[in-house]
This record gives sequence, C-alpha cells and structure tokens, in this order.
Amino acid sequence: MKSVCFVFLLLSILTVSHPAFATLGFEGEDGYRLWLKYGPITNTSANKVYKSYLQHIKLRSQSKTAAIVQQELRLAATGLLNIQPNFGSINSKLVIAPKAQLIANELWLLPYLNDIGDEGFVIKDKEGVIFISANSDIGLLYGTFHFIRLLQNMQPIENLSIVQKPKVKLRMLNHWDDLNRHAERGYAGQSIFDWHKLPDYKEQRYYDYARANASIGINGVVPINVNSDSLILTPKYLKKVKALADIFRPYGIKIYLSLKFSSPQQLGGLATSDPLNKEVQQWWQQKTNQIYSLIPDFGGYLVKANSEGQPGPGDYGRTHAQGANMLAKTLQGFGGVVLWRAFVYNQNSNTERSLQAYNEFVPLDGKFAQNVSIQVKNGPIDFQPREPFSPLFGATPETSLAMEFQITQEYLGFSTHLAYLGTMYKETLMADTHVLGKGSTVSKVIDGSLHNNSLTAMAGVANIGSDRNWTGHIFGQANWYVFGRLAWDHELTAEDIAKEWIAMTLTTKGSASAKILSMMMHSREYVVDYMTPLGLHHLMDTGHHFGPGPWVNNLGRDDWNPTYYHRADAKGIGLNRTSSGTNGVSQYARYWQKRFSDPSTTPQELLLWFHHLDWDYLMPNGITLWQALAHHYDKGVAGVAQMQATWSSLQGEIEPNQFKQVAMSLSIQLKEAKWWRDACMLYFQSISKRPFPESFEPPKQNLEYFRSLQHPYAPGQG
Ligand code: BDP
Repeated sequence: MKSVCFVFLLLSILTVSHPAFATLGFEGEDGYRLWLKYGPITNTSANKVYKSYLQHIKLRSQSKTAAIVQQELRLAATGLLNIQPNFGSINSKLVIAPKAQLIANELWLLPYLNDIGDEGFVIKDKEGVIFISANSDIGLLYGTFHFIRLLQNMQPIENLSIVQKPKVKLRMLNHWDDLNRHAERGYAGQSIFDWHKLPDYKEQRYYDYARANASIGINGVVPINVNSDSLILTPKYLKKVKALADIFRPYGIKIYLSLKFSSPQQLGGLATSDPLNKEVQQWWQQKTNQIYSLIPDFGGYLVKANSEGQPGPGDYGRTHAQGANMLAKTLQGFGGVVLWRAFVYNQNSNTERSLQAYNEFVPLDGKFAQNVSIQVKNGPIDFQPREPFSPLFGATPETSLAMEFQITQEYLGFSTHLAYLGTMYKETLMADTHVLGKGSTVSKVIDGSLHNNSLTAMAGVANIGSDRNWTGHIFGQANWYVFGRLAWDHELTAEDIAKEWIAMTLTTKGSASAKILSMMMHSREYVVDYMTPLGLHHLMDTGHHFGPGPWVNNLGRDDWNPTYYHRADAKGIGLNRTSSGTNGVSQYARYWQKRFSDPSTTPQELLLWFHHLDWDYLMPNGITLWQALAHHYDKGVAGVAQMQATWSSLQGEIEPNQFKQVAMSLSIQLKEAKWWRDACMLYFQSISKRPFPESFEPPKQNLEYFRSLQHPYAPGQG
C-alpha cells in the first residue's frame, strides 16, 4: 500500500511539475557559451564551401596550445557544419603550422612572418589551400579563432590574404575580485575565482574563461582587486595563483597580481614599507623571486597606491616613480612589468579632483623605469557615462601610458542596463589630443606610436562573475568582447565589432541583426541622456553608486559629493573648468584649451563639464539650457522604450532564454531610466525654479520620495 501511494505521489508530482517547467520558457541557450556557441550554418552554399576546408585538416604542432587549436576546430566543425574533421589527412585544404614546422613548398610564407612578432598570424590561400601560420603556437591559436570567426560571420574564405598582429602588447582584464569571492563593482554574481578550493579544485569555468579570452586576444589577467589583500602574496595563495597560471598558459594568458604596498610590514614584519629602505627592497626581491620560481612567465604587478586609503610611497614622502621603480627593479631580470595606476586624488589637496592625476604624474615624466607603465582611466574623474579623454594622454612623452577602461557598468546601470560600450571606448581612443598637432590620437599614445614607447597596454575592469551567462546581462558579453577586439586592433569600428558579436551570439538573420545593431549603437548615448547629459557627471548615489543622488552634499570629502561636480545654484549649473574656474582646460593641448574655454566651441556633450552656465543660456538650437536638459533626460528614457519595443519585435527570432533575459533587463532599465530622469529633474528644478517644458511628462512622485530611497543591499559595493 505504501509503495502504491509513493508511486502515485511520484506520478502526480511528475505530471504536475513537468508542464509547469515547460511553461517557464527558460529552455535552450542561456548565454554560457558566449560568442563561441557555433550554431549551425544554414546557408547551404557557405556550408558547402566551409565543409570542403574543414573536413580534412593538417595541424603540424604538438603543444598544449596546438591541442586547443585542434579542439577548437573540432568544436567549430561539429557545431557550424555538423562534420567531424579528419586531422592529419594528406589532402587537407586547411594547413596549420608554426614557422618552425613549415615544409619546403611552404617557405613562401616566411616573408609574411617576419614582422608579426610572437602573437601575430597569417591566413593565406594558395591554390585553393588555406594556410594558417605564425611564429608561435599562440599565434596559431589566434589565427584559428580569427578563421573560425570568419565562418561564424559567413564571410567568403576563398583567396584569403590576412596578416595581423596586435597593436597593443598587453591586453588585460583586471578583476576587482576579493579573496572571499566578493566582486567589487561586480554585478554578475560572485568572483569566478574560488580561492578556497584552489589549487586542487580546478573548475571547468577557468578553462572556458581562458578560451573566451584567447578568442579575442586577451593575454593578461589580474585575478584580484586593485584594493588588494596582502594574503595573495603568501605561499599558500601563490600556489593557488600558480594553478590558475598553469591553466591559462596554453591559452596565451599570463597572470599578474595586484599588490598591497604595505606588504613588507603586513607579511614580512618589517618596520616600514619605504621603497628606499634596503630591507624593503630585499623583501620585494625575494617575493618576486618566489613568485617566478612558481610561475616562470608571471606578468608583473598592478598597483593602486596612495589612492582612496591604499598605502603607497607617499606615506614615506616618496614619489610614485620611486615606488614603481623599486618594484620594477625586482621584475627586470624576469621580463615582468609594473602597471602603476594614475587613479589618485589626494585627501589633503584643494585642487579640483580631475586635475590631480595630471599634476602628480606629469612632473615625473622620464623618471619611471623602462618596465613601468602608468595605467590611466579613460577620463580624468572616474569611468562616468561620459568624460573627456584624460589630459594625461600624450602629456608624458618619456613614459609609457596604459589605457584603463571599465567594462563592468559601475556607473552605467550595473548589469541590468543595456549599454554597448564599444562606442564609448572608440570615442576615447579616437579622441585627438593634438599634443603633437592634428592626428595625435589617444590610440597612438596607447599603441606607443606617438612617442615611440615600446611598452604598450590596455586594461579593462572585468564585468565577469559566476552568473550562468558570465556578465549578468547578455549584452554585457558584448562589452567584454569589444574590449578584447579593440585591444587587439583599435582601428576596428564599434559597429563592425557589434555586428560580429551579434552574428556569433544572437542571430545571423539580416533584419534582426540590423535592429539589434541599432539598439547597441545608440544604447550608451541613451544612458548618458537619462543619467548625466550635457557633460554632467558624478550624480550617482553614495557608496553603492546605484541610482541618482544629485542632492548628496554631506560626504566626508568634498569631491565625493555630486554637488561638487554639478554646482547647480539659482543662476545655473555646471563646473567651471576654464581659467576663471578650476582651470582644468590648461591641462589640455592649446587646441583644446581654446575650444574648451568657450561654451560655443565646447562639444555640446561636454558643455557642463567645462562650464557653469545660466539656466537660460541659449543653446544653438534656440532653446534654453534648462529646456535642453529636460529634453535630454526625456530622450534617454524614450530611447530605452524604443529599445524595448525593438526587442519585443524580435520574439521568436532569438533563443527564448536569451530573449527573456534581455526583455526582463530592459523593463528594469526603463523603470530606472525614468527614476534617473524624474529624480534629477525634480532636484534641479528645486534649484532652477523653472517650470518643466510642456513636452516633459510630470514625474509621478515628488523629490522627497526619491531622496528617501535606500538601497543597503545594492551589489558590488566597495
Ligand atoms: C572607483 C570605484 C572603486 C575602485 C576605484 C579604483 O568605485 O570601487 O576601487 O574606482 O579604480 O570607481 O581604484
């Protein structure tokens, strides 16, 4: 009787629960496979051509990296073409071989390999056979991923003639992850690095992560937070780091570590961490030696010093150069580098915050060791939705400068706002500093060509976490992707990269793809409009940075308060950074000084970054500044509504799971865009005392309501 009851119970659970699961609609692609899902190519003619190349492949190398190349081709052939390639066949139409393995009748490839370094690759067709060659197996891996990308994008592959090498040497992800798996400014779950279970437990995710990075050319990873923990340098943790380094190596990825400058005291029991102290220097040398004995290809150190409470050389009256060079010296014999961050602003300084990094670092130009690069955030404040390029770019001809972009959307809506950052990265990279006349773009500073610097680097603060889809938002994956692609080649366009990503991740159908592309290309500007239009910045709420807080004026430091940046008063709004104000303009080349000094020649999108203007200031289109502000806030909200409508129209064309995830996020984004608009406009109205323009939909809540909102559990807090 008992067992009959049990069977009955089981049957009823199954019959009840099964349909319930089916109606959830979360089956299918959940985003884990990123842009490497290799969905079937249905175009029959492309399919036929590709098959003819991938059916028989000659791979002439035996390394671990070559095994990855082989596995990748197998995955691509199975997924895209539903065939099992045959490796080693004599009649191959696809030959993959490093320089050292080229045979007599392939030596025509040699001249192409001369100038592509260790990471470049060549893909060349000769008489109907495609050759992928490189000076190293890592180059072969990059070439293979590139070749597969052509297939994923259904590009013609006859007569290929491709020679590529990366424009920037170090292409790095910086994780702001703590050893307890909390991810500072991370919105996609916990850190992917499980330090507790390392080194013995090596998660599949580490390999998948390395593979995804290799597919876009990322070759360096800092797995822990710039607000570092000295524990990472203890032998116990270094063994864990070694485990990761061993996994990443065949994918061409080196490990770097963030360090705490006070480690000699914290770990070594020394009385000081003064970089000029002999014992301190010895301590660091021994630490570096120890790391290299475990990880012979260790990349080096990333350092946040004398910034936001972190220790640094300034604690001993020493300069950033003295601190950086002390560390650099320990790495020199091993080929390691120091990435020293320029994100510093001094508690005791009255100088306006955006000027401080330049003031500290420009006088040190030429004083840094050859293996030091100064890592500079794209703008002079802090990853705001829009900032002008940092004036440091181009201002230190004798010092190598690395770019630091933020991929995680700390200030652009966390992981529920769709904001394709390709357009933002390009805006900075293409910005012309004019330091050596027209054409002195930021990208030329970063790739070293402007001042002939050979140590070149680009870092992205990762948006990756333990969420199934890696980045919390499916479109967050596009930001990881575009960062890697631009670090490889900053001349690619944001649009072309978005197209690639869409085809590989969402759909290859022309009309759907065009709609998604349009969403992506406009998305960042929508965020700027509903958060910080016309050059406003730093309007977010305190600590967690979630949502608007333009009224906040009571924080411990002046320059943490939004009121410090927007300076709204009865007369007008904006921060005067001209010579009659903080004189921030003086840090730019003469060309920009002139333009930024006059509101009529300041790019409109940076107007209130550089100027304090009357509420009734007349904009070029004849409306007042106050009206323009309302107009922008509205435009941002309307843009999100438009994205939502576009996305809805794609139902049935996108995998249902991915579709739902994005649809849900878009509805959150719309709510939050309205929140930003209403809260900011009500607050500014309380100061401007101007009526809302007629077209502006009156907010449903009052300012007090918005000011009362609390978010104690907003994720990612520092
Ligand atoms: C700010 C973040 C903080 C970081 C800091 C940095 O709010 O969490 O530690 O930047 O870059 O944007 O060091």
